[in-house]
Amino acid sequence: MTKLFLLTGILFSVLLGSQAGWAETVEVKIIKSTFIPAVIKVKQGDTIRWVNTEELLHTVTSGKAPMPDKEFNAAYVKKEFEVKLDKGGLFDYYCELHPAIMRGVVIVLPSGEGGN
Ligand SMILES: [Cu+2]
Repeated sequence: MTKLFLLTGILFSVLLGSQAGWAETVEVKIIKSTFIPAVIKVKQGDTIRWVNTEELLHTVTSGKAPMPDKEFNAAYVKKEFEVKLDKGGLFDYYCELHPAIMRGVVIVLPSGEGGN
């Protein structure tokens, strides 16, 4: 029941996200050393929150592994890390401890895109 509720909530915010003009928080979970979802699309001004669901330590480091570009970096994420990206573009990121397997992408759409 809780799971269904959560799923509905996520679905709702995804649908809403494609139309609404206000900023929101988009969550990426770290599960079994994987960023889920690996690719997210957000609007300019949105906040991205990475949540580490396991005991293993990870980093959320912007850049193409193994080259950090210093756009954002959270070392050894224990639980949560948030970042707000104010410019549009494509941001690669990875985990410095597991660069071969842990990679993700944030696509930031310029605000105003989508017809609002
Ligand atoms: Cu890692």
